[in-house]
Amino acid sequence: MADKVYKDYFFDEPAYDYHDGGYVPLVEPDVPQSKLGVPPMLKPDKEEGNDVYYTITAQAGETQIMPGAKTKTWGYNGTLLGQTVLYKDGQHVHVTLKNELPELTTFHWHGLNVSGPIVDGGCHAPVYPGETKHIDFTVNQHAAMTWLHAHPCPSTAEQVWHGLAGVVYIEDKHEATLNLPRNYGVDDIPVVLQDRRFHENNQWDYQADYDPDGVAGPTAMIDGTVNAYFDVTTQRVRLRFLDGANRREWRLHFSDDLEFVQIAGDGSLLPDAVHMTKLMLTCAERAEVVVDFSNYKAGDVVTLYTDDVPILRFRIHDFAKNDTPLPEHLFDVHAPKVEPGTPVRKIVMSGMDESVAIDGKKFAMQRIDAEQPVGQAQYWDVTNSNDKPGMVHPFHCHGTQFLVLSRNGKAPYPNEHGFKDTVGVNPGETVRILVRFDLPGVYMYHCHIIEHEDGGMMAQIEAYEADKPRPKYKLMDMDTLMHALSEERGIPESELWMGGMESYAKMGMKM
Ligand SMILES: [Cu+2]
Repeated sequence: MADKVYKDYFFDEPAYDYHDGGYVPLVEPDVPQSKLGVPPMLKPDKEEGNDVYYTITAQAGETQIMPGAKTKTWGYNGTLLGQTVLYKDGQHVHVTLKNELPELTTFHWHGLNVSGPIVDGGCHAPVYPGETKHIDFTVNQHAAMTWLHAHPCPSTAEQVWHGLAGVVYIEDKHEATLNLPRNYGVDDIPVVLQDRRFHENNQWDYQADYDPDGVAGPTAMIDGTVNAYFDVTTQRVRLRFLDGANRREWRLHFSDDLEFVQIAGDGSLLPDAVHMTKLMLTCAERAEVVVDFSNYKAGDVVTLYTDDVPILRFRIHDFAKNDTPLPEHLFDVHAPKVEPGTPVRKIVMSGMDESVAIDGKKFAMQRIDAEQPVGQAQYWDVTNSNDKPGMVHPFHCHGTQFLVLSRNGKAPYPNEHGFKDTVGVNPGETVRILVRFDLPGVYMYHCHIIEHEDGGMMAQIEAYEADKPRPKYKLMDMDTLMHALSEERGIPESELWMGGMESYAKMGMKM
């Protein structure tokens, strides 16, 4: 048995999303249970030695989510969400990006250690409708679950709401040596946590649901499935959770207060397994847990809840006994060294609603807000200046996996000792992280409540090679994007609507 079992959510309870005036409570849907829609693995176009080739197509379609009318949705290589992409550490990856949507999009690799601003797929890398682009990169990171989502400014939130989010597994040699479940779809499943509001005829209406502090809906949608169940056929199941919601926090726990073990966070395994009964995720965070169903028998049902709402049911079937011990030590973290005299970077996330900003400024695509030499590790002190009770802002940086060192000078939470790319910062708190960029480029950093990032709580940093001339990066600008969107949507620029644009307009600013 574990020495210590954690039984709380770690974050500040007064800042939980359910205290917010605009909070949309989840309601258990009155629809029949459906089998969890575990996404299929995406097949490579070809593999040649160390090179693998994939095609990712962003497309529009219709998906049967609720009984009755199908819902108009967007997805990658499918009509909703994505097929699971598999990358292996050291592999050279070639990806063809196709946009079959009616408007421009970008393909952002959240959590991948790839160069910005183009390969990374942030707002500077639009792929226009009907267009095909190619990227390639070498995978250089630890085993983890990362993800792919749209990131065009300022309609990231709306496009993710339409369904543009997919799961990306990274494998490496070390993880493969550990006694952990990894039979995809059987005892190793991605669990994408989202929520939606189904309007008339089962359609989504982002504009109608718009809230500058984040859009939410009353219906939980797990891997694109409403009222989902999963058939358990093994004693242990590895669940790879992703908070893929625009705004919602998930406070996960099982029926019978079933204990589980967290083995990984956003960007790596945890150094040591963390035994727990409760797990909170803020937007874009991931957590991998192993659940042991040995105390249950065929016919039993174990329920996963967020707060007090059931979101996923595990139907237990006969399984072979497997009591081989799971590893308690999983991973050695090698923290990069900080040279004496290296300045501490200070980043302040401030405001709520339309007034959100970083360091007092709203995002501007053509402005580089900070710079840092490639290969040099620096401390970043990331502050959430919201008054208490306030809200938790999940801070995310592109193109790197960082370490969380402290929260207001105290130890980080027990389950954030591995590499991460997103960290929830409580109101009035300063989280110190250790950041190093391995590749030169321009990288965005922002709150991952997606309406906050669209609303301007975002900035960008250039990582440069100290001994080389600086490359000139081609950065996107709002006039070009607005012009393109106006043509694609067939409406004048003055009548374009996007959530993020509302935030700028209400502050009397142009994007
Ligand atoms: Cu935020």
